[in-house]
Amino acid sequence: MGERIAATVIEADNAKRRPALDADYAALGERLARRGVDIEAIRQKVAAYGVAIPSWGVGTGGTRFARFPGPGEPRHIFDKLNDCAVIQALTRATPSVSLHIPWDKVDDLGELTDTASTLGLRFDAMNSNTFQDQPGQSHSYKFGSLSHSDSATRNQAIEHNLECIAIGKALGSTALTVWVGDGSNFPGQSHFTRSFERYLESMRAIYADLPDDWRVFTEHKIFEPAFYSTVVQDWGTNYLIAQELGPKAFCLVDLGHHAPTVNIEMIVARLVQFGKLGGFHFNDSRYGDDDLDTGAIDPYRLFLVFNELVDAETRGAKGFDPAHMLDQSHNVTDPIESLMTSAMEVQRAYAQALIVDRVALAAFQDDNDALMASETLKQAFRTDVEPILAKARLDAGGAIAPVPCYRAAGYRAKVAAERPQSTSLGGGIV
Ligand SMILES: [Mn+2]
Repeated sequence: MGERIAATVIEADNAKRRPALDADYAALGERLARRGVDIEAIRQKVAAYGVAIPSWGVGTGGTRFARFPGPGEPRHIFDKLNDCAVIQALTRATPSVSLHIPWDKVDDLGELTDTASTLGLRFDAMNSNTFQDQPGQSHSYKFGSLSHSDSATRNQAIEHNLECIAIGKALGSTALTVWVGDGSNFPGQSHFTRSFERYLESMRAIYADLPDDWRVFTEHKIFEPAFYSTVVQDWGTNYLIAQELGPKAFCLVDLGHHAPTVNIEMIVARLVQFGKLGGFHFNDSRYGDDDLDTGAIDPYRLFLVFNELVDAETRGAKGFDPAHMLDQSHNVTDPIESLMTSAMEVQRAYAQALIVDRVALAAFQDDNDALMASETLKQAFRTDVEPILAKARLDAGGAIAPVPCYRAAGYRAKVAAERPQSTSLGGGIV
């Protein structure tokens, strides 16, 4: 695994940082013990946690205006898997990869599974793509896909999703994520009810093809590429879809797909309560679907989302098993560095949520002690849990400090010499 980063580089960097880490870990252990928290129990949970890497995330993203390709960008899924293996080798927090079809389509699926298994990676949820036209495609998605007014276009989009399921079955995936760009740019352009009914009918056909041990995740998004209305615009519509389809259908929450002031952690709580939280696309945003690095803008919100997840985990909420994936676009950074940092931010939010004093919190809530309830959350959020994350990485063979270690290993320069610059890589905002 991660043979592109020499073990000697990781060992040398870790040896340099080890004494400080040991001291910091011991000090944090003492602090947490005073609060009745066992640091080892937290470390074990953090070590067992994994977030999936989106295959498209390792390429440089772009905006509506331009894309500035970086050196050594992956040319195809095999290069992407190598980059994902580097992220996993250093962070030990990203054991799986989520594929996007047809961007990651290959002739030989056996070669794909062999490569992944050699690199120590698994395949997470499959992602279909009916938001752009592919070369040679019979029907255009310009005016929609699963909700299109033309049945031949809808059928083509359904068939594509069935193909994604078939590919996923061969790769050992057990979930399909469906996000459509369907919507309208003008009031009156499409009939809200009829287009949603067509969407549901198409999703029922996809659902019918889902293997027994699979789940389907539908992803809502308030706007873009449609700027007046989208067919699956918010969590309410998403919940209706999951209810209409059946027990294998769940809602996926992409943190960037809401209006700026929406209380996302509360949406998470509602979906957990009614057994329909399917999973996450983690990213961060300030204005809309900015696809910025997870935790880059508002780490407290990320923590509050994880506070709900740990609450659900702690009380054994029925059917609670959300899938976790990053979904972001890297425009100004090395994507590998961004994905490593983001995976660690997700882990950090998880660790901080794990040390919340839930007994005290419940008592403050029952007593209507607003200030102390808030302080109970803040106490956990203000705790620097980095030694726990670093120790979990070190114990698993990863790097105490993944980014400096990655830079020291010179991976980007090595692949830049091998990979000619690509201009047609699928990527961007999904
Ligand atoms: Mn997404």
